[in-house]
Amino acid sequence: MTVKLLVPDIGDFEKVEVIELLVKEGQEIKKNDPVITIESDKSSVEIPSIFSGKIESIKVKIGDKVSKGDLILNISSSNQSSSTSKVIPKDTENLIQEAENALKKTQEYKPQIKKKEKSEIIQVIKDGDIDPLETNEWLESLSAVIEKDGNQRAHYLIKELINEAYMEGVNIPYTQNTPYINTIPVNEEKKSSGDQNIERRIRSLIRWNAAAMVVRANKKFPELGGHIGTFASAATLYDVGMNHFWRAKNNKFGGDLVYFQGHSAPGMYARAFLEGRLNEKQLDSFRQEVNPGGLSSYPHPWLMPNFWQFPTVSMGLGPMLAIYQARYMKYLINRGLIKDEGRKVWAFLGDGEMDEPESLGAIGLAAREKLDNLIFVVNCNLQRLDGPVRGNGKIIQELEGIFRGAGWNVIKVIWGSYWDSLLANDKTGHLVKVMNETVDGEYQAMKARDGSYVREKFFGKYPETNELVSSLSDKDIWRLNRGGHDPHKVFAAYDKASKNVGSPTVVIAKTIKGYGMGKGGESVNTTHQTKKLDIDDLMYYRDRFDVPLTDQQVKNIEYYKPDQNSPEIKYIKEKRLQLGGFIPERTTYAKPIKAPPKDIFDNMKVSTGTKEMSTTMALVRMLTNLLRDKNVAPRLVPIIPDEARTFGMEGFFQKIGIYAHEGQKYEPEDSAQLSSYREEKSGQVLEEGINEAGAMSSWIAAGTSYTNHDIEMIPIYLFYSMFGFQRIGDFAWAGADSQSRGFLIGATAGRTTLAGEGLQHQDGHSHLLASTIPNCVSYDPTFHYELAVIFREGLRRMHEKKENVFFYITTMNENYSHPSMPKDKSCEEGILKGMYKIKEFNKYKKTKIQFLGSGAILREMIAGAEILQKEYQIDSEVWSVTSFNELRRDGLEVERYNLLNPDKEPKKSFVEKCLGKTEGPILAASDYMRMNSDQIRPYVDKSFYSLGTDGFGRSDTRKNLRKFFEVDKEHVVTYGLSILAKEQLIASKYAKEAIKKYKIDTNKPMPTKL
Ligand SMILES: Cc1ncc(C[n+]2csc(CCOP(=O)(O)OP(=O)(O)O)c2C)c(N)n1
Ligand SMILES: [Mg+2]
Repeated sequence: MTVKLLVPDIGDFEKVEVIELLVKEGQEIKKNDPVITIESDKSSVEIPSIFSGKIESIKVKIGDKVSKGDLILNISSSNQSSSTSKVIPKDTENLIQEAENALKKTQEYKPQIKKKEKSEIIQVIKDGDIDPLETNEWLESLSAVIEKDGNQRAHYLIKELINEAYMEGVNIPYTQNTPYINTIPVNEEKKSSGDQNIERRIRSLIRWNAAAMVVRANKKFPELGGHIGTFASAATLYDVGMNHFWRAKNNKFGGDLVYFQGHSAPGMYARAFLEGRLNEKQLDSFRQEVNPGGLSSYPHPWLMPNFWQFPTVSMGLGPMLAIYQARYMKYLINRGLIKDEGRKVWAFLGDGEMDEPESLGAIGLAAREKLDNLIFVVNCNLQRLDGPVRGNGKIIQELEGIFRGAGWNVIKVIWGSYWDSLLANDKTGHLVKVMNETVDGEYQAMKARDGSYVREKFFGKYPETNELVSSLSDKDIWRLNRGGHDPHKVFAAYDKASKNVGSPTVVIAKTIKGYGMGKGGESVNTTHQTKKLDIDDLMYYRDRFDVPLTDQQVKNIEYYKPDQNSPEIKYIKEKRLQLGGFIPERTTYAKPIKAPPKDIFDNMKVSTGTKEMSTTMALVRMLTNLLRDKNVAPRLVPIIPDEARTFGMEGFFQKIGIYAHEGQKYEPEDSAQLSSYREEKSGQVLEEGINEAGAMSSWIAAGTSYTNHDIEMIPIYLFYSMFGFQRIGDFAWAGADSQSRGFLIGATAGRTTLAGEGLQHQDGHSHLLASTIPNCVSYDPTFHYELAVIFREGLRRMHEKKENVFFYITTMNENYSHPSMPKDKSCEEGILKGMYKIKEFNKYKKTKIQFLGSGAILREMIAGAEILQKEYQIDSEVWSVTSFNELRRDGLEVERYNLLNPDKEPKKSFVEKCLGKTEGPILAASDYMRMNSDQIRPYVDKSFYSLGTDGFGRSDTRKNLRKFFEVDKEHVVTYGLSILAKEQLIASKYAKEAIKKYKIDTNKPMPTKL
């Protein structure tokens, strides 16, 4: 049966050009195979077949303009069921007409929309009521109270009931906050199977060695710094995880991912020392990283690539990165790229750190996406650097409310086991009352004093609480521990957190900053910066944790490591063996992705003729091509912060789907259209909403997939270039530290290219920001073939050769036609190294000038050069500079080599190789600040001038903006003439004439002043 494939609903577009035929006559195709690509002035989209079968005839050709309902091809359909077509009766003209009309209606493209699943009926009848009579009694009592004593009283009673229920273990949130006690009641605590005595001894040694390495480093070089107090407060939180919960990556399991709090790094080194992974010499080179083997101050994968996995020390990045990591893990699982092994992401955070907007900024997403593979542990030592986090309030309660409100599972670990009996005896509720009433400033002060102070200031508040502790000595009172220092309580919390289903968990643990440091820095406002301990402090610390060192050894600040065969070392190793290996450890077993053949981009190396398009559109075309490459396609992770339509990427919605963990529960408004908004559980696009920090976090998760999930992925994050490095610079830095591989695409780039958007949108410096990141390779291409060469090289370097760099490429939204790639063999090399000659005007052989143009401004340069030749008989050479940044890097390296090798033949920088033998002065320009092109000034021994877009952007037409910033062709001509005059190569009158001719206001202030 013959069926007709028609152009589906393509939204508001009409007469859209066919740019590719993806099938041939006679070819067998399957339903959903793309058959043609059409392209509007904004985007290109593939049209899939809605039938399977053999193509009988193709009714369109490249260049045709098509609209909805036009016939694309005839198919001899093999799929009876999917075919809704009717055979056209051949008998009469009338019947044919009728049948055609019917076909038009029935064969119009209808995307496959999953039927909305029937929502479950919510049972409104009180199903759980096992005793309605009793319920009635309660309700009647309540009514009676309201009637007799009023609303206030009723409210009070309900509150008391809820509190009582909570105390009894009914842990179901009724309010934002629960009382200031542990979430897990004593009778529900899961007991650890570990040997508590040996674990305490191990923990004490780790504490000691962590402190010792900081003190030793600072004794040698007081400038080195370091932290003791942070890890001292968190040691138990880490140890319980290390001994019982965190499973390492090995050949059987993908491994849990742990984000360690940056300032607790010494504790991780100290454990690795006991585990035999680090030696004394390495501990002694803590914070001395210049020579190989040193230990980095904080977790930095760049500096310790086999150890650290996640950079966290810039506060706030860790929490957000961890959330997106957990989400990305689910993405990989839902796309079928990794197995679901129940792996977890743990993130350790400081309570002070929670004030960073990023720390809380993505917790809604974590709950929304039901990330039950995510566990936050907030170490609430109540202090940050300068003082209390919430002196007048309670950080634990505040965080509880925020996380509960966002839908997290909250587990508070406030009080240690010594409090259990006191709380059990608190018959009048006064103890919990004092706990609730005491503010963090008081809690902190108490731990900086002693037991008698606590008796007076805390228990002394009410006779009932005083009475509770009447039989305890001051020493006993001092021993009443905080939950975060009690391995039993921490174990129970972690156990519950790991088993939680359907939501992320936050463990909020109360600790003491500088725990065990005594007067050397326990719970005092200066704890954070304590890095030196005097002998008395060290003796105290040793005694406090029973470290088996002699006084002399303490004086020498010796490390302590028990014998290999000691129970402690055996225990620590055995525990890690049971959990699959060591943590942290950074490894990768990912297979490289073969870069696609060069010819996949061949269509970008020929001229577009009269067809005009932007480089953004060329990029999207290229990605569409890549989605046809079997190796590359499944590994692409397109990431967009609500700008797909801006960049003409809406075609991706149908083609590869938007990732949504719940699939699509609704029929989208535009379901009849080709580019309908399609969400899918296995969707490939990460559509992040207006959230550049989140999008960047996703990019980092995908860009480090090769190590964290052993699968090489290719993240491509497209954003408004102004909202790139400028907005999320610190994430980009952390991404670089993490050795992320992938593409950042600064779209709508340039100060004068994005005409109407104005000051906040127009980017004149993202390349300079990109240049600050050592492993960021950046390009500002003008033409589609440059883009193709650069992109393929990115794939080859990063994903095939596994080079730890990432690519930043700017693309523009200005439409123009693109020439063919020059035949010159060195062109490709030039594009990648940063410059190549694109045009030569050599007619008059009198006066010459060199023009260097980049990105959007290259075309102004070429136009200017044409005018100079035509109207002034001035020759020129025009160079397309694809990357001033790369040229500068090469220049720096060559210059350094030459200076360090004065007796050797000097090497030539690439700039010098290109420009060394050319004639005339140089004028360079880009759509960025002059500093961009000025970068290569030191590497040319000729007169060098720059034009650029220094100053605030503003909205206007492109033409006006280029005139304003003096980078249009008229200014290129005028400045060109003036430069030649200054160089005494022509008379100055030509420049003066040009100023007049082009109406250039010489009194206009610099754009930076406007
Ligand atoms: C973005 C950022 N700002 C400032 C700092 C400097 N800084 C390091 S630690 C710290 C205090 C940390 O307090 P908290 O989060 O409570 O951690 P704690 O050491 O108490 O566990 C500050 C301000 C930083 N590392 N990152
Ligand atoms: Mg703190």
